[in-house]
Amino acid sequence: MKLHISPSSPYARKVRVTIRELGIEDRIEEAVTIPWDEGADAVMHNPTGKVPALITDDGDSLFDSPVICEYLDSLGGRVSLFPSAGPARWAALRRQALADAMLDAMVARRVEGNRPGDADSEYWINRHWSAVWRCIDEMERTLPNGDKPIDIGDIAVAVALAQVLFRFGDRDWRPSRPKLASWFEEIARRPSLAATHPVDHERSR
Ligand SMILES: N[C@@H](CCC(=O)N[C@@H](CS)C(=O)NCC(=O)O)C(=O)O
Repeated sequence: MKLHISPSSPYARKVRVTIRELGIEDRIEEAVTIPWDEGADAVMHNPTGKVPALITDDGDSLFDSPVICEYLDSLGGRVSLFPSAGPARWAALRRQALADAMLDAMVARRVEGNRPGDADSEYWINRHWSAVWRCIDEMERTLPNGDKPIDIGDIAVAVALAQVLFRFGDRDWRPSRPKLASWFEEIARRPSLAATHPVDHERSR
């Protein structure tokens, strides 16, 4: 299988962490594909033109990151990251959705910040930031208690929190949220996260 990624994409990072947690690295080749490059969508066979995109062994393409992660999980790695039923499943999927929505707000905030400033931009920037902070509060509120196996919600939340520090270093959420910060510090030490730090690319947005 081939996974199209960009080195700065948090959505792609979520899939890359998933692959490492499942222990199926040897089944997937990671190809750096910058979505802004001419023809990138054709290479990825992805009508959305976004990374990540997975080309399966059958030659089909899969997107977006939640679908790719669940597909990879279904292949039977050394663990399962998607609880099969009941409250644990919905808690994990809800936390994944929360983290992905927070990333969407951060991407929109960056796009808005790169535009020549006007009063409207200021409005949107504040609106996107408010969503990001509300998501971080919710991440703290819904932190799992005790020892449970890592799941897709944990991975998504860790990746989204890391992306704030990567893209907006002056917006360090950690000092005001010690409980979340200590959870993050621990999960960030996992080899899957340590091996996939985001790297800026000259054409990344
Ligand atoms: N919902 C998608 C979001 C993917 C996404 O927005 N990827 C960005 C990179 S971080 C991208 O490829 N952007 C290119 C574009 O918007 O044309 C997912 O979860 O995979």
